Amino acid sequence: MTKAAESLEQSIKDATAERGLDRDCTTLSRHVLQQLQTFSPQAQDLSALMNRIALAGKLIARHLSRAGLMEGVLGFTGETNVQGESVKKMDVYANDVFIAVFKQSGLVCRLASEEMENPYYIPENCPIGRYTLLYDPIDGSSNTDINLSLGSIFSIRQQEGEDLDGSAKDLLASGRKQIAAGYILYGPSTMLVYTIGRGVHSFTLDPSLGEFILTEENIQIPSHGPVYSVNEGNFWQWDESIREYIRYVHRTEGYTARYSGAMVSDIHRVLIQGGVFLYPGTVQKPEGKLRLLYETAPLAYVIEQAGGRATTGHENILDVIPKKLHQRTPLIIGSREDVAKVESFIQNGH
Ligand code: AHM
Ligand code: MG
Repeated sequence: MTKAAESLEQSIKDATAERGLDRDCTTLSRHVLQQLQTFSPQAQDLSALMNRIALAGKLIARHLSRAGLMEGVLGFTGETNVQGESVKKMDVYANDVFIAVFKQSGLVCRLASEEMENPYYIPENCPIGRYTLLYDPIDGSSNTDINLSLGSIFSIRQQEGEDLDGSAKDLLASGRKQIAAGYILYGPSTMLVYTIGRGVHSFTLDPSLGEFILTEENIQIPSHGPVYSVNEGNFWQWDESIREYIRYVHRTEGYTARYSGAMVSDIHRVLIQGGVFLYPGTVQKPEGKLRLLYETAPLAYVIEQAGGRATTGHENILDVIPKKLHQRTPLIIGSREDVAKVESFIQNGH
């Protein structure tokens, strides 16, 4: 072999080894810094915030994986939350995990979640920690006791103003104020998907390392997909326009239904394979079931960053300004063409 050929072979080997190492070693916190291309204080904060969210995800995943083996993990607490829903022990555990990982972090001053009527303040982090974490600790609670997929949803906002009276009025702003959002999916493996407004990236938890490792960068949702994901048990409670859309899907070739009861997993499927997820309003609940600040807005941010869309049927989810912390919105989210199709039924009747 000539010297030139030897050197070429060596550089190919080096490049391959480097790529191999990269594949194994792009951790979440490193990825955030790479995305921002700076070590500024805000970039460091975001990286540390994501690291803490990842820690919460690891703790919840560990607890879930042993749930059937331990006493007192599954089942209901007997309490009802602010939404009027029965609280599961796992909801309480996961809610507390997020609080615990942000205590003494100096990062987050307030946390607001589905499980708490009012935001939880960490006074020692205020005003150093100028961020608020909005979260749904366990998405798809009804799957908890039967060992099926669950999720956690998170959104980070910068605190605006002093919030001296503790009313958190600055949170009543549109989803465009989110500086990071994403979800953790507890499935056969645990995945974390996030955006900081620079595309959508997924990570898989490697249990042997205890680290989330980069799986896919800059995920793009297909512009159309076969899946429609909706609880058809509500058919007779929907508006006629949604019923007409579902009839259209039934008589059109190429559609397939998927609905797991946990929208993080249903929307993850739609993100990867394309299609649409719907939770429309019903007669009893015209605003639907899902909450804006910690359910629909973070997922809308992720899907929009991946090239998809999210709407109430009349307004982009990211433009909705809530009047209260636990405000609900109808949700139609997914591939651009599929969301547009549902919208056209809602707005034009076909
Ligand atoms: P949760 O956060 O209390 O679990 O509620 C949200 C979940 C979604 O994940 C899921 O799509 C929906 O509620 C299921 O509701 P339904 O049983 O009405 O279809
Ligand atoms: Mg929820």
